[in-house]
Amino acid sequence: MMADDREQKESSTRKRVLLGCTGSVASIKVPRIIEELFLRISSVEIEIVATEYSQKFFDVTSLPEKVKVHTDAEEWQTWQKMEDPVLHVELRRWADVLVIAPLDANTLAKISHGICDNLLTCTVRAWDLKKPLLFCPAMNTNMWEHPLTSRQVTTLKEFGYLEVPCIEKKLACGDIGYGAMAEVSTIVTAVKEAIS
Ligand code: PCO
Repeated sequence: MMADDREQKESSTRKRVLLGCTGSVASIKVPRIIEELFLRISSVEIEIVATEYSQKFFDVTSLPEKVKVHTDAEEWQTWQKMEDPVLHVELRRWADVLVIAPLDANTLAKISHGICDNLLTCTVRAWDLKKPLLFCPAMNTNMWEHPLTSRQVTTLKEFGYLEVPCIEKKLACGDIGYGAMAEVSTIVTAVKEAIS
């Protein structure tokens, strides 16, 4: 096989999932999302972009060693001078799909308006729209039902991003209603479909 063919084959079979997680309590499910991605997608590679507050909900050191975790601090450690790699651009080049699970109300508001003030929102802003971007909203029911939310979700869908809709259940705070992140299995099925 010629080198060019090999390269083409590699890029058509490889599955590199970039998982963005944000400051919703649903980030407690990040380890389970990773576990199920490894179980259900053969030879998948996974890297994470974890916002500062997402790290309140899971222990980044408990994840499998092969999962690289990127945080805001790293963006500024890797760039010191011209010609140094720009991390959010490197991540966009590396990934075949970006899945933001959970997408909290704050990050939803930011990315629907183009704000890029941390590693995850910069990665979204620099995203290649030819590659799939999935988002899995998770927030309190009153936040979900606020008219801003549907406007912002519609904006993301207009960009071509794929929504994995939230579900109705008893939330972490005791409220019952919509706003819970989709089930892990639903999210993994959506990722699988997006990269197949
Ligand atoms: C805050 N927000 C939430 C976020 C959405 N909740 C969920 C579920 C989890 C447990 O099954 C936390 C994953 O409830 O996605 O609760 C205030 S209520």
